[in-house]
Amino acid sequence: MSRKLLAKTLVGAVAATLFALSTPAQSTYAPAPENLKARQDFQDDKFGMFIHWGVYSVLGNGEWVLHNRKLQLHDYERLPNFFDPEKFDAQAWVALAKAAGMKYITITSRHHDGFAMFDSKISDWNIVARTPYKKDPLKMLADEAHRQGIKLFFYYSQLDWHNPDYYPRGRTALDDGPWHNGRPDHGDWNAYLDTYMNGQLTELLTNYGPIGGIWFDGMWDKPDADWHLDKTYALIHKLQPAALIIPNHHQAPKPGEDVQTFERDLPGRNTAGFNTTFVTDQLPLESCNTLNGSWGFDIGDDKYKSVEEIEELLVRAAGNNSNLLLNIGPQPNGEIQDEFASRLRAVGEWLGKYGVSIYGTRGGPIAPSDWGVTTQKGDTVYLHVLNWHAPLLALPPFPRKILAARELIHGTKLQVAQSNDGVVLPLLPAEKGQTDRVLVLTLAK
Ligand code: JFZ
Repeated sequence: MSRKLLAKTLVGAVAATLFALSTPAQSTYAPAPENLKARQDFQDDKFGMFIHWGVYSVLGNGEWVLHNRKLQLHDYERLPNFFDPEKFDAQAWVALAKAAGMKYITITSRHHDGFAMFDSKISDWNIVARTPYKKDPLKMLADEAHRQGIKLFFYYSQLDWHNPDYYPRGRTALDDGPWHNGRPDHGDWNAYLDTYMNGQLTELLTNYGPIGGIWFDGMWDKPDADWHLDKTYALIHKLQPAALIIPNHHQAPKPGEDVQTFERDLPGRNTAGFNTTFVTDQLPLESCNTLNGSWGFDIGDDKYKSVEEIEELLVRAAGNNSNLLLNIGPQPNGEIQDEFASRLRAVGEWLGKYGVSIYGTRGGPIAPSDWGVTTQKGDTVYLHVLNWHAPLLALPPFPRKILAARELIHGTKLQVAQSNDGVVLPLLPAEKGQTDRVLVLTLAK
């Protein structure tokens, strides 16, 4: 190579690097009309089912078992041989989500172990090639979801503990270890992203009909790496413009992303220790949480949230203008344990009565507080009283005149006292087991 050419090549390479660094995401993204519509529908839906299910479920020790037990890959690779979910019933899973009042399902297409729970031609590290089951449960679930009118989203882990091209490795292999699971100390990062990951995403967005979106996870493993987000996000939006990109990177949203999600916290809170307190007012919000303490099936975890706790989570999410994505970890045989199913059905029954104050609403005019939250739909405001122990409810000043007030369940008319100082309403004591007392306000135009 001549000196001049070398110099030119170097300049080109530097420029390309700078360009890559300065465009960390889909910088010229203008959401398609169908994407904007999907965002509105997503916000209307409010409640989704999160499902963590993979070969790790066999060990009943959560989805991080490979990492937590510092297993070697050649040992972990025996797991698919035992994964044969003969009781898996896509119809029953979708029906349960619907019975719970959930409007969408987000399921792990692959988790950090990189094992594809779908029929992938990109690698044989997948359920069809490696397990005695030999079938594609995501295909069955997608078909069933379309049949029963519920949206299906795919969780996809960008972090990969199995593929050697996930290199250099991130903090889960270095800082929390060090953990060498038998991979070589070299790999082709660009190939991992552009060929492997984008190849699998193309499969997911091509072979399963209309998909609600992709829920990304794992970027936090290498926060400073170049993840080629521009390319990946553009690919997704090209293949299915209405599919929403939901990244769990715990940072402020980047261009090309369609929803901001929060893990085990309401928007703006950081009790979990890894969430950002920045909340966008430009995108739909979602908060995910577990029904017991775990994401993937954990046989020893009996810290089930009560029906009342789940209802309160959902109401507080709605009052924070957010969805709730509530997780269950099905068993390796494909069954959803009764501790999950019974609670979900109870929440669904409750939503049959209270859903009108949640679905299709947005966060209301009064900031969420300890006493409760507000939601709003048009000229109707719903006061969700969660924690108030006096016969009169006193609220801060309201932006608009209140024309009428009633109690949601019995329809009882209520006297409102509204002044510049605030609003006072009578409140019946909570009935036994009643999580939420909802008062319906009609506002003047
Ligand atoms: C991530 C996954 O690791 C987890 O298995 C599950 O899928 C959840 C929904 O998302 O959870 C995280 C993400 C980041 C950290 C911890 C858990 N972190 O930065 O420490």
